[in-house]
Amino acid sequence: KQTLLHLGRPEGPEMWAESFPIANGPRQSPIDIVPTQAQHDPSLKQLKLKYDPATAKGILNNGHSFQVDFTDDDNSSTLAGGPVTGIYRLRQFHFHWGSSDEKGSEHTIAGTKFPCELHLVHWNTKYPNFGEAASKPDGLAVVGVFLKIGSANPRLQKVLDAFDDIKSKGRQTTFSNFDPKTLLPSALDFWTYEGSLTTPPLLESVTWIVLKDPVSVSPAQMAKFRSLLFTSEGEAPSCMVDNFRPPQPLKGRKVRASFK
Ligand code: SG7
Ligand code: ZN
Repeated sequence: KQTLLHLGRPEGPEMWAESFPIANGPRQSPIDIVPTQAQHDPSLKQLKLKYDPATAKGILNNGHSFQVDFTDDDNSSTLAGGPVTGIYRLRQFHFHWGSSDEKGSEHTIAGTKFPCELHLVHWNTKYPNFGEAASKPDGLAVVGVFLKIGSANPRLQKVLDAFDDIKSKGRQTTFSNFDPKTLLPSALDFWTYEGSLTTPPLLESVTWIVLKDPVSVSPAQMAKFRSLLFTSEGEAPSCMVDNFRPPQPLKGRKVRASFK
């Protein structure tokens, strides 16, 4: 059964609560992160990201973003440390972006929007698989990375070059030998809070780890993201843009910072 998300269209995030009442729950994502309201927590550990390029498997246009999938049958590519206990396995990464450079990120920083946000999705190996983990309060850990307009980012090129093969919804191709660590900034300072998936089913199972430092993307590279389609072959084409959910109420949650 396929959920119609209608991201970037009038039937989008405002309508999700009708089918997914958790949309108004206590720990929804994304949020506006206000740095002056975040509490430095010296007990937060250093984030440990260990990725094996050989676990990259494929790239898919899923009709609301595109995702690069990883084999997750062993601990070859993992996240540990930071705010989490135990070992989380990398499942996939994907992006959210806007129709112009003025918007596109899901998280905002004191109201500032970025043109794009990368999400690296990991699941807790105390559960048997991704699907089981996705419904547990400590089941998922997603690392968010902001992209800001600047010089062209050569580390994005392999991803962008795959777009010709995944233009329409449902298209997929192999994507191998890729280290997602190359997409991250050199410093791993982060904010963290307890949140949710940002698309239906909006499950409240995500420990969010949002990196402070953005990475660069050129205007031409952003234009290439916007050439993907929400639609399948044979449908009237609709460009994949504005596939972000806006910030949700904090509802008393604390945001912690790994840095001063
Ligand atoms: C993306 O965001 C997709 C989804 C993802 C969703 O649009 O890549 O992935 C799949 C498999 O459809 O959903 C369960 C999941 O990872 C929400 O992820 S997010 O909260 O990190 N934005
Ligand atoms: Zn996402």
